[in-house]
Amino acid sequence: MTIKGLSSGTESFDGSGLRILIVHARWNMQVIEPLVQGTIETMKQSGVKEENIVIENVSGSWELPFSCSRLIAASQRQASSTGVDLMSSAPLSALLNTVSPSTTTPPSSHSTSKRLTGPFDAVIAIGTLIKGSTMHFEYICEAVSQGLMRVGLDSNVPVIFGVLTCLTDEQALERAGIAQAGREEKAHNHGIDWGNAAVEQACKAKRWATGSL
Ligand code: RBF
Repeated sequence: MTIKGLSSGTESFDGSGLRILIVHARWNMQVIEPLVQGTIETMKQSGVKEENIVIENVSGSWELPFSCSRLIAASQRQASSTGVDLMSSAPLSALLNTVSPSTTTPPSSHSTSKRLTGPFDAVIAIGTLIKGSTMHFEYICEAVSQGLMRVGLDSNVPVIFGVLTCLTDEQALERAGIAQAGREEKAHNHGIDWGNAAVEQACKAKRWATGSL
């Protein structure tokens, strides 16, 4: 029994008009994969369309702040260019690589008409840092958390902190919702919280931008 965790708010949010970017690291993919899937499924339950979720991967968590920053800027450049969908033309298409979530059905061919091409409404940075025997963990955790905060404040785009900072493999598995032998408590996939936070922050940021409080 624990008192920790996120309470659901009183408001529900409609994600159907949102365009969301997920950038995930490839270190510790066994936990990254379910975290990304949990994030995607949750956002889809809030109405975010699959074709409006853009997924990019980078090598490690250290690369997350820079990559989020550049991808946000690219989406804003794309939005301000008139009449041309840069998403489908090189070299931007190589940068903004739309990937269909592997466990879901790919978007149908006519879905391209519904695909949003504007700036991202929120960005979710997903990584998993697991402490080793050197000081790397401490340096990377600190830099990545500071870096991601800075990206959000500098860009005015909500950045969701989807980075697990774990002392052990078991802690990482548990937070990715992977059940472990001998444990009675059901593991919780934190991707669910990140998906909900992204939709909420994106909707609120849009509302606040219009001066509506
Ligand atoms: N990246 C992660 O996302 N999670 C890790 O647990 C992780 N551990 C690392 C441990 C060491 C000793 C090193 C050198 C790198 C590690 N990285 C990890 C990769 C790091 O985020 C980055 O990709 C590389 O340092 C290249 O810039």
